[in-house]
Amino acid sequence: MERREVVRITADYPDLSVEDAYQVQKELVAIKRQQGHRIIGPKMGLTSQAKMKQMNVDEPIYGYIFDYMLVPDGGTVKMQELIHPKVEAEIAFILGRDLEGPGMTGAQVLAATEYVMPALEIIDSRYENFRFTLPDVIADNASSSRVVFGSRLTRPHHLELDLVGVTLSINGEIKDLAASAAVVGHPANSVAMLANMLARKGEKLKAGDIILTGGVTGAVMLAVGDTVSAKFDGLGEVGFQVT
Ligand code: OOG
Ligand code: MG
Repeated sequence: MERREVVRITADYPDLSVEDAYQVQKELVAIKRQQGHRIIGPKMGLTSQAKMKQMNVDEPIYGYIFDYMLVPDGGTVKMQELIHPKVEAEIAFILGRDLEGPGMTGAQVLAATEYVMPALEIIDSRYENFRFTLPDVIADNASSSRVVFGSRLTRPHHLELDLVGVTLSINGEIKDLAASAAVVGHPANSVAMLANMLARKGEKLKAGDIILTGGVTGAVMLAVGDTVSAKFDGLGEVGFQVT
């Protein structure tokens, strides 16, 4: 693994479209599957104002989380495996049945959701200075790098899933905080959007998929020695260390 920054694709191919970029992503996903990696589920990205503003991109995107990206709750993320990682707090959904767009709604998503859980996503764009356009980041599998899921599962109807207060702390200091409605009004809407985006490609969400709905908070840069933790009201906590 080289773990180095590269020039963004649109610097050389300015006409790369969103459609082309999803084709590149599809090839990348196929290569990883040929290497024996298994998909945990698709993820949504750039679903909150905080993230869209931070990255200067104005449209949600999707990518895929693979089994090799999983870090256990309380585990370690190794800096030497990564380029310039950042962390963001997200709510994950586990589906009890398949969901097929178009026309999928947040309410239908909730009815099909077995559990929700707290998560931390470590994103690590391969582009220089974490700067990219929409097609670039899509081609880079939406910067997916590592993910930590909290150990507590909660039934989605046991709480107001759009009013979950979230704090993201590093070394005991709160770096960002938000309410889950930041994610397209309700995190279930993010999953519905995903099902509708996949439908355009003739694909669907499957029972057992674990879906990241996108950063509730902005993303925060990581450094060796960091202890990261996020608290989600009613859902629990999740954390890891950086070595
Ligand atoms: C793109 C990935 C965004 C999220 O949760 O918004 C993402 C990036 O910011 O590098 O995963
Ligand atoms: Mg994310």
